[in-house]
Amino acid sequence: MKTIFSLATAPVTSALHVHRISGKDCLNQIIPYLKPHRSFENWKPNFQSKKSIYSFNQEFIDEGMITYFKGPQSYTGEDMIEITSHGNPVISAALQDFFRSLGWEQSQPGEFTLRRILQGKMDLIQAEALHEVIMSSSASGVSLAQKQLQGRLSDSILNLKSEIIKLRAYLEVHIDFEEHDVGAFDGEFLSKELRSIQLKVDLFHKYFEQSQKVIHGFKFLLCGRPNAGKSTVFNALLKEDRAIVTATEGTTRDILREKCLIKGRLFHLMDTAGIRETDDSIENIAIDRSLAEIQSADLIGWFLYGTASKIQEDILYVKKNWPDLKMIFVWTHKDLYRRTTKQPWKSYKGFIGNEKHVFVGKDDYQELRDALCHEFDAQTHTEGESSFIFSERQKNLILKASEALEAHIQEISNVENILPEKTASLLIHIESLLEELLGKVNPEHVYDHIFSTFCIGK
Ligand SMILES: Nc1nc2c(ncn2[C@@H]2O[C@H](COP(=O)(O)OP(=O)(O)OP(=O)(O)O)[C@@H](O)[C@H]2O)c(=O)[nH]1
Ligand SMILES: [Mg+2]
Repeated sequence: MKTIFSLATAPVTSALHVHRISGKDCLNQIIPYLKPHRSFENWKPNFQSKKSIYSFNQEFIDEGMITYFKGPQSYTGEDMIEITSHGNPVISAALQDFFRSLGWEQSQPGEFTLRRILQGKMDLIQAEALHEVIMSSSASGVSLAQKQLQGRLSDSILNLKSEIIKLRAYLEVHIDFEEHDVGAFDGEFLSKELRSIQLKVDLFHKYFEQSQKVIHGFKFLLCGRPNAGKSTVFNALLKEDRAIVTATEGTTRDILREKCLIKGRLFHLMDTAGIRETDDSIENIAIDRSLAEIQSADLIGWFLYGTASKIQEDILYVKKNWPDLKMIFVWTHKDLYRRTTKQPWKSYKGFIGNEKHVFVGKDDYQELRDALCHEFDAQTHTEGESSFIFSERQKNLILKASEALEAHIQEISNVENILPEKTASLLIHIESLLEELLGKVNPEHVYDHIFSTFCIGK
């Protein structure tokens, strides 16, 4: 395999840049261009050495710290070097020209990690988790990905695989030694074992939705009448003047979407057009768009402000139309009520049922932030189970396994004499899906797809 190199840090002006190099004999190849000279035998792996680096034409490029990692005890499993240079893109470009002159190649995205997988030092699930660890924009997303990177999901998949192999061995005995005395074939035992495998497969899938909310953001939709204060709260949560706020009803038209972090959790906020009866055709399109988003939200904030009769009408309207959706009522203008001591929610006790109500006003949004975090935690809670799948690729494979198991269980429940060959071939199929999940039998295009999203030096 070719020696590859890459800048592992961002290619911008900064204190330092880190270059990674991986390939057989790479240290030996660079030694003639380092000063002061040290022979290959005297390089101690995993220790940094300060060296001046010279080009192919013996021109000084930079002084940096060089670390040698001897394969297989390195990230890729091959011999590796890490060079920390001054963080000037001009210097890094000169270093990269020098690397090319040694016959080394610029790596492709994720190529270091792909080599790690090919050396058997990591599986594909862990590689996907690693990508999430780097890319995740929230503390909760990083924490979820770190658990999978440590191999929790991979371990559970391997345990399931051994269970399948055991069952297959039981079947093989009956297939191979049918005419010998190997005891009766127990169909009931087989069905029970298959159900147990299916339950485990389904458990991986059960928490997929939760992982999506953690990784891609929990969708909070801001809805309600015009002028209820949706855009004001949207801006307050984002801590920026993103949406136009005016005292004119029907200010917001297009849905505004932004992500924001609240106490380490990632939220996907959607500010919508106020809902009311209107003859304005453009506003009606905007209202249709607001209503169309309601089903896809993880939580709807219904904003309340106005006269007593309107608030009463709103609460009834919402409860009637979306009785099953996750909803909180957000009462705005708390600052005004505080001054007048006329707190409208006191007169609505009869309407405040099991659903959550929060109260916000100028510069006072803590109650809403706390309620959002509470709901986020409730909806992403996984009963201590952390071996769940988190990528579409993983989900599709698990679904395939579950469907195949279900179909087979149904099939054998309707026959008198179960053919062990059939169940054995189903188990081989499930095993191969699990192997694909771990990246053991992946065709090249799967790798290409996954690693194309990776950082160049990872
Ligand atoms: N005092 C006070 N004024 C508020 C509060 N919330 C909103 N307002 C004012 O109410 C008016 C309407 O606020 P917006 O945030 O634009 O309301 P909206 O719900 O987005 O309205 P549409 O976009 O028309 O649907 C603006 O003048 C805001 O400054 C609040 O909590 N306290
Ligand atoms: Mg608005």
